[in-house]
Amino acid sequence: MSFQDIKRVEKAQTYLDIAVKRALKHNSPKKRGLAFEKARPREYDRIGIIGENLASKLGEIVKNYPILGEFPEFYHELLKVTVDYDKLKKSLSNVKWAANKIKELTREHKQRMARTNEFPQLDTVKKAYLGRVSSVIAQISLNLEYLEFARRTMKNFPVLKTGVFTVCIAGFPNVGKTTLLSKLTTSTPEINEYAFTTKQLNLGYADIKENKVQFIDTPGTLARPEKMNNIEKQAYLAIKYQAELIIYIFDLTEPYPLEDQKKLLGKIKSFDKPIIIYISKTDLLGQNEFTTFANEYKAITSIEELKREIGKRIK
Ligand SMILES: Nc1nc2c(ncn2[C@@H]2O[C@H](COP(=O)(O)OP(=O)(O)O)[C@@H](O)[C@H]2O)c(=O)[nH]1
Ligand SMILES: [Mg+2]
Repeated sequence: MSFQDIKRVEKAQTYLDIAVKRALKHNSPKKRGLAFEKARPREYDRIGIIGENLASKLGEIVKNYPILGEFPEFYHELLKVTVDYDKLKKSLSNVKWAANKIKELTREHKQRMARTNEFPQLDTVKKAYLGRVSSVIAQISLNLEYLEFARRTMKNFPVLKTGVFTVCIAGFPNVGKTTLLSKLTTSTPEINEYAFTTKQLNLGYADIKENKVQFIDTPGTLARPEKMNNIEKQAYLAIKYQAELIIYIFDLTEPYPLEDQKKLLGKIKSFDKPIIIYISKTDLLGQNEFTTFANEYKAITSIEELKREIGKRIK
């Protein structure tokens, strides 16, 4: 996705410093006692360089940013829950405004400078120009910071494949979601002792019955949205917008009470998508400890059986 490679947005002052430095290089070193007739075109050019440099850098930031309205639904919703969408839009439009304002100021001050005929006037116009430009740049300082924050946030978005049959793996923390992902796919996801320590959703791919299948490890207990952390929000949206099948894991060794695990299954059902129920850690249980439950829930207890079942459900 294009939002993975948005260029870094620098601090406002950095853009100004770069532009001024570039301008100072033009026709330097400064010759002492330069005649006014030579000084004026040089300063005129310098204003032009500062203006062009700033306007093009700021313009690029806006052009470089992905078009927010064109995001696929999953990403659009993800963006809305991870950044202040209105603030992001406002930041982009303010930066665009600044680029235009700087162009305008540059034109205006170049004209004023062309009309000067002595050093004090030249200095006045030069100072006035720098003052106005600095003030415009200062006004978008927070906007640039916000664009950089949003860029970093988007960089952590999972890169999901579209048009690939997608299975989400859900269940309470520590039930074995990530472990199952690694058993089903060729990926080696991060397996964490602690719940929710990863920044991104774990993804994996497998070929099942000659079809490519995308698996997403979707942690979270579907608490109220305001209580969800970033990764849980991503997981929720992945289930809502991307899942075509959900594997719900029960862990009968009960890192979390079975009653709570059953309640979460209830919430998962409300997405109204096909669900396969899988019992993890059967190697830690005696056959009689999971058979009754497996029958009651029509649950699957082995990886091979799970793969076959997924194969049957692929559209
Ligand atoms: N014995 C056994 N341990 C498992 C199994 N699946 C997961 N675990 C362990 O349970 C813990 C939590 O697993 P993890 O995959 O990180 O759970 P997640 O939080 O749901 O992603 C880890 O220590 C795993 O090694 C299993 O089938 N058998
Ligand atoms: Mg995990």
